[in-house]
Amino acid sequence: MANIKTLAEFITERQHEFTYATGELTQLLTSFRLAGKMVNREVNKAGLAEDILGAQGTENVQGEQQQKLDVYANDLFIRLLRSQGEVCAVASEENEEIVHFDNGGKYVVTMDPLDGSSNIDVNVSIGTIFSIYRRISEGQTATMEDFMQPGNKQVAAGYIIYGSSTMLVYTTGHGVNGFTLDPSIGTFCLSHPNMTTPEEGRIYSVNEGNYYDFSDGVRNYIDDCKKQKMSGRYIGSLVADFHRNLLKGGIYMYPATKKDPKGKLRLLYEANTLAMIVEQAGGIATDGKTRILDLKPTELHQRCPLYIGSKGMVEKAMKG
Ligand code: P6P
Repeated sequence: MANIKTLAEFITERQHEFTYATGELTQLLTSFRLAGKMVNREVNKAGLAEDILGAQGTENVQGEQQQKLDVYANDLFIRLLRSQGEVCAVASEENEEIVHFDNGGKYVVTMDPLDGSSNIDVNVSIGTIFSIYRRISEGQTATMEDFMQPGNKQVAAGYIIYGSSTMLVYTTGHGVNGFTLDPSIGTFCLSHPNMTTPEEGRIYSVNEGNYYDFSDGVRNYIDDCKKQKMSGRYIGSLVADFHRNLLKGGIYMYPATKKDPKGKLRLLYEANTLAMIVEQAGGIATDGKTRILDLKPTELHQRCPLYIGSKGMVEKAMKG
């Protein structure tokens, strides 16, 4: 039996790669490791637990119906991050304003605690997306400027996918590694060391219901995928589509539409996070014109068009 390496062992072993003092990365990632297991437990019984299944009856800042599991996951991540002491504030898809801890911590976190949550009730994979930035402000309280850093300033980026198995995938800028949760021992174990994405692929992921809303360039690219008899795969859950394409090669697109002229996805806690991961795996991510990681944010919840995945496919899609 190959020797098992746990996420905790891996982080400790690679701590020296983390730009800042030792021990901090372990602390930072521990929250996501622990919360990931706890959210996984609730996701796996969502169909059974009346108190978790279904809508909460409230709306989040996006005006989207909050699923009870959204709220549970958001509260849990915030609680664990607050207790760690390293994080000074969090920007979450579920909170209109910055959630301040006022503890002088050196980092801030952006996150989508449970992306794709409308899929919970139909048993489709969902995910947590998170990024970690070093603060640029001083003192006890973080500022908006800490969150307005371009994605190329991320010190770590990761996601947890709650699917047929639960995986945590992350990077600190030294490659991408994937860990699968072994439920029998409640531990994330290294299952996908040094993940890389193929330069080309034969999977395109886009909501073709918006086809007549897309630009001519996007429509031409989709038509070309069909002419090449590529596979259209669109789960409607970003983390699941992204993860499959990362492993097999492919492109995920959420272009601008008439309804969403800036696209639908969020720069701070969806596009930036996955852009760092895909670049570390050899892929690319743009908004159709500019590298995602070079975009200068101006608002917490700002949207951006997203073209992400295999380098050759994204470059071709940009030519339109
Ligand atoms: P549409 C889920 O709401 C999400 O943010 C992503 O997970 C997913 O890829 C996308 O939106 C689906 O959006 O408009 O195609 O239903």
